[in-house]
Amino acid sequence: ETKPQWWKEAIFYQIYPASFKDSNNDGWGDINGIRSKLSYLKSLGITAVWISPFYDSPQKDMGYDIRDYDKVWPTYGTNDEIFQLINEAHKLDIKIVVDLVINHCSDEHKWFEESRASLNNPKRDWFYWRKPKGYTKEGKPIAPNNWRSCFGGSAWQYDERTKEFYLHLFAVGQPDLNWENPVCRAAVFEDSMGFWLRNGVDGFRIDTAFLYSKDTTFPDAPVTNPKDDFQDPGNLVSNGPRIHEFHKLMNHFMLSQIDDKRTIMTVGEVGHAGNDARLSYTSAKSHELSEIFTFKHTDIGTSEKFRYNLAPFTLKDWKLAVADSFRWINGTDSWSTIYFENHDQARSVSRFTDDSPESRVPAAKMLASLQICMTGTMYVYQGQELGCINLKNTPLKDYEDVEVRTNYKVISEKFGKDSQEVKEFAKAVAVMSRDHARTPYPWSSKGPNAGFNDSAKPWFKVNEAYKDGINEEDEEKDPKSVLNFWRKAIKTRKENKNILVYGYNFEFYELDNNKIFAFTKEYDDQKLFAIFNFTKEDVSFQFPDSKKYTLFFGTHDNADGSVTTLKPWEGRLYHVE
Ligand code: ISL
Repeated sequence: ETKPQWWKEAIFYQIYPASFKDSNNDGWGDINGIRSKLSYLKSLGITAVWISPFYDSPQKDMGYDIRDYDKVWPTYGTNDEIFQLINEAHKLDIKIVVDLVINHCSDEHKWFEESRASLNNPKRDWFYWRKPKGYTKEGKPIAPNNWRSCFGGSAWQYDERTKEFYLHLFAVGQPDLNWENPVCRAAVFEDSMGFWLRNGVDGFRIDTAFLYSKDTTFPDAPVTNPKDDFQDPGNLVSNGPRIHEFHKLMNHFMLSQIDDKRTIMTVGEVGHAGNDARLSYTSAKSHELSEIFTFKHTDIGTSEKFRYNLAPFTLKDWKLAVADSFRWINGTDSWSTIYFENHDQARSVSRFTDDSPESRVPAAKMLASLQICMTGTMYVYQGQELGCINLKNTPLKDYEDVEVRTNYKVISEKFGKDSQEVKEFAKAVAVMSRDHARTPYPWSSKGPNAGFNDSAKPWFKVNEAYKDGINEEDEEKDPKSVLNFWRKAIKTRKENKNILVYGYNFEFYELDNNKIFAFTKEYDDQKLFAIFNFTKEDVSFQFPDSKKYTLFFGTHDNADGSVTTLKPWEGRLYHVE
């Protein structure tokens, strides 16, 4: 490999377009809003941006349901504006990576409209249509199998017109594309990848990259959640028999669209996969994906089968889960990522630490210090750099997300609106819902909408926390803010990139200790010792050995590296000689 692998040491920033910046005061963020903030991202030290879907869409799943791959959703702007954005970012040396959502499209995409029109339409086989398994006594068609949609309810939707069901692993409005059909694949590749590569993007974040190869005999899934009428299809759809073949085809297609001078990257959302599959997806020799997102550390404390089942977890559990996302690449030619937030996750300060007024600032700085010393490509999600927190005291009816709404409907219809099940669900939503990350970005302390726009009612409610100083304008002015700390942290990662970005031989120090997260790692003759206090009390520690420990970065200004007591939420990085 002779080309520079810029993506390995990139500092990525994820933008959720609906909620980033509304430039024309219509309540929705837009492309011109993003353009107006590129210099802000540059000032943070960002070198690459991943933009969540901005394509034409009926927005049943916030743009992850695409109606036209080659057109910007008019509410977000025009194709010309996104092309200009790509140009302007490139002038600032910022790469642009866009979302590739091709497990499914919208039910309003012309392909699906044709497919559903008749049994013998040429595009019939572009989606998974199956006959009912039978009929109930009342004559209601029974779904082909017991698979559960990721958002709740059956993964099959009956279509009156042709009296068959179609598969949707996500919302009803997101029919799964049939990857087994080569004509369908070619059309998908051309519209979703070809078009955007020819227009200058630097790569793709590949949505649900593990789901394209299903067991097309569609057997029932084993019962893993007896309370539910439908079951997680798990291995019957994940990392399936043809998945690596499909990724090789995609990679080959992408390279055919660009000249030799360009280096593009792909980051695949892979969720849960064994190490063999992970290595196969990401080995440089496989020609599949540059790197992947895995889920152990963000799914912590929830059931893999249903994320709104909360269970307590210890710091040790989380440490092991975090390490799980990159330790497997050690000594191989594979690569991975390190992220604590994205548009599907709650806010990291709220979820992994303590977002109370006393703890929030030091805890957010500590998480930043931890993230910058993890091996892998680093991703920051919009608002993470401000230490944004979850919504508080929000009634279930105020949540927008299709995942919350669909599950709520299923659970309340089955158990009753006042049931224990609904109460448990509401509690889990307050901790876990995807909505927490999706509130409009707080650019200022100004009402009514925290500077997201001037006055129009935003598509989703603003988090009131902007009034408590959690906003870009106030944090910009405060040298001790989370935002200004992130600037230093990113600079430190760049200045020490060998050990911080590329370090290997990661070893936990005191893994069983549920108060501290500490580890060592190496790069050539360099060695790092990193230690983080995950409590709101002082915690004492001992250095692992009698070598020389030199503090080079930490959460607390003027900390004395030889003092072996950590303040609440204190984090420190040492060089070991
Ligand atoms: O968010 C999840 C759990 O609530 C995940 O299971 C999620 O559905 C899964 O990671 C796939 O996510 C991606 O594809 C979805 C979309 O809703 C998500 O926003 C996207 O990140 C369907 O396109």
